[in-house]
Amino acid sequence: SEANPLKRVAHKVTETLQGDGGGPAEGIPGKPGPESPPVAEPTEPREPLPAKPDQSGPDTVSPTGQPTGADQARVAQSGSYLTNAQGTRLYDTDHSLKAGPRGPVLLQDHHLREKVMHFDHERIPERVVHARGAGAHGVFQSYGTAASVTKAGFLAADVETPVFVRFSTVVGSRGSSDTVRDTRGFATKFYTSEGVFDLVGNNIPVFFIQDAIKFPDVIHAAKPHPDREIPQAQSAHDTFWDFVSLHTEATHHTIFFMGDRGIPRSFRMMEGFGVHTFRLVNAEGATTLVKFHWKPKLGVHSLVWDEAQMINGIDPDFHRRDLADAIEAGAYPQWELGIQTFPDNPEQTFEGIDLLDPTNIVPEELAPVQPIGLMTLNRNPSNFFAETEQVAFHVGHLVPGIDITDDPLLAGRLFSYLDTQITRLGGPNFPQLPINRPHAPVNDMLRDGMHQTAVHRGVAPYRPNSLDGGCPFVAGAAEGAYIEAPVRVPEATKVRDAPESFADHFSQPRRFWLSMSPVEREHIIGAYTFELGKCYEQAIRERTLQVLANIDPELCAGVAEGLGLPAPQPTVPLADVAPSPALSQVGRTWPVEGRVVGIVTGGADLEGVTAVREAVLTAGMVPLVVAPTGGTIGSGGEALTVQRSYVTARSVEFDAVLLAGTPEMGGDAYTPRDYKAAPAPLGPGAIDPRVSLLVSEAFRHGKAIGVWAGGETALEASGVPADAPGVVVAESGTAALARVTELMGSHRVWERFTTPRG
Ligand code: HDD
Repeated sequence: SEANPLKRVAHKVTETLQGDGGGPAEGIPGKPGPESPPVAEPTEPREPLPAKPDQSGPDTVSPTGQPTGADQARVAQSGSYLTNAQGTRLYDTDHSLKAGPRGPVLLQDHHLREKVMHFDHERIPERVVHARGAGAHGVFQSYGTAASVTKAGFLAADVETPVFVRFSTVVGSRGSSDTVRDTRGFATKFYTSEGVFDLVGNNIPVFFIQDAIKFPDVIHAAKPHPDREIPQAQSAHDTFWDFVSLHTEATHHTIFFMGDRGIPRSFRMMEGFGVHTFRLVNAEGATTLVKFHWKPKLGVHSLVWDEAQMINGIDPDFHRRDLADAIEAGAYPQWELGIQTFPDNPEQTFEGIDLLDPTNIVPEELAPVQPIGLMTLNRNPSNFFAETEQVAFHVGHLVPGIDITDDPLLAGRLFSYLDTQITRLGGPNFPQLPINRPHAPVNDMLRDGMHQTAVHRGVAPYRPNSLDGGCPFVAGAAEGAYIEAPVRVPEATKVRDAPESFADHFSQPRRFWLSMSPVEREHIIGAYTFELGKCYEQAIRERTLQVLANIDPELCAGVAEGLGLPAPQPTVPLADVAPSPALSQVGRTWPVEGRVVGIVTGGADLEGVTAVREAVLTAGMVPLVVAPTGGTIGSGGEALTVQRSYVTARSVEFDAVLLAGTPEMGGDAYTPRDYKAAPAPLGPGAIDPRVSLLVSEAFRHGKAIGVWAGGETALEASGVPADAPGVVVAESGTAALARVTELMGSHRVWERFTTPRG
């Protein structure tokens, strides 16, 4: 029997069931014997961690009004022992079943087949657009200020509604980088007591196209070239600029994301827009047209292009990490939801602006954004796939009091979002996934289908019926039914056409351009020059310059100069439009909460560094101590933990940089260390090249820099003038920080950017 491995296996299984599952398995084929060195793994079976609230969905209710039970406790892991998918305990999951340790693997190994089969199907198709995203849970607290214009229960006074938000880039694949130049998605699911309401918006208030039928065109143009599948997550290529230069209704959206909003500093620092005009309905049935806005409490801030490109390599998860870290640290990001309101007139216009054209904004100066509630994101998902990947948004998820308009872009979206989930989530039952489940009781007559997990009761999923007592009943307005606003549809002839008012493609982009500060205009010129410079086709560059000439001659001349091409004359009269100052991100001050301050020290003035670190924390910011190596600096009770060494620190992680004192203060300060990547001898007064790189990059990216106790020498060695704007030389670390914090309120030291044209 000693020679019979099966017998030994049976013996081992018995042992495992008796509770001795962890010790070395004597004599089991492929298992280490008793002489194996001990491994640092738990040796006792343990219960898995308790489920987090978002790992089981809200209760659903059967057609007869009873909780179904079967679909409630859907927590993936339970029990202490590993099992197969059928709940049978396993004794080994590391070795295939073989005919002898060196023999062939047997087809009868059903555990191997099940494990690999499931793995083979782990990935689901990524979203065709907005594939890369990050999500968070939170709450929405209504102010009640919208109660006069909408009967939506979650917008009544002082109602708290759970939400889930997913931020995304549009063009890149799921594994692409966060800080590419792109529009960002900002989709919010409100789990209201009257059903789910999804506000599926972007961080840019307008869209590329006026009619959904062109969505495949704009996306095919923006996605990588179909032959080589390059470039990934970029608009800087021929097909994109080919399309937008021919299709001038895209001009407004394009100039928006050539502007700083195309490279946000953080998801927490982006505005969100519903883009379309929606129709609100109040308790009396009166209707009001509205545009939805999310206003971040931290203000709207962006990266600079050079920095954004560096981050793509250094930390491709920059935005995802920033959001999760902030929530984990308790610095919950907040946005106010606001509405611009317009009378629901038959023309569907406001001050001459067509409200059904999603390439238009209504300037906030003409229609102020009125705050109606506050959203706080306060919980990270506990499983990315279950929540962020499986969440399914849909512009047609509406609640009583919120209705749609005849915007032709919105109409196509109402079809597309439902349709795409069937491919992406594998069938029509995706609303049963925990993250998608409404928090209102569900009592539908939808049945069966792929991945059906509800166990429906009753015999009559049809109406009318007598067998289930005529249930379920339909509600009237008084019982909270969703009733479409009875809007009159004008008598018309069927056409494939657009109204004349959709034909003006340049006056709104011109308003955007005129609303920018000189430095923002310089960024826009730089962005167009970069993107067109990456195109191969001269004709595309020239055609785009013509589009730019029709927005503004200064913009066109700036880009033409960078491309080395002549600037064409406008072919349309330049519109006489007033700027909208609300569109500019420069010129105001904002809270610095959650900003990251790098404190660089070679070991000098530890007392000063400790004091600065404390002061950064007190200001609600994040201090990261940078030192030559990891570990700690100083000793005993004074020792400080190092968060970044010279090897791992890079300036792009910081919103501001502080440099502690020089060698005279003690420590080895920034003297060059063994830096193999730069073997050239460093001259007298040189500092470690990684420190000088950090300082010069921070300077180039317009970040505040503070030094104290002789740190000027480090500035000098980095080529940064001590008297440059936004460079603070102070007596102590805390004094330097105080001035640096003030500078950070404006986000960047804008004076440092040259604006040769203004
Ligand atoms: Fe869209 C996803 C936003 C036009 C078709 N869209 C998607 C997401 C956002 C937006 C934020 C990601 C949702 C998530 O995180 O899961 N889309 C917009 C905005 C638009 C817009 C603000 C214009 C105002 N979209 C638009 C059109 C169509 C689509 C015109 C099709 C005709 N969008 C989709 C889609 C996606 C999507 C293919 C991909 C994944 C998904 O829906 O669930 O159906």
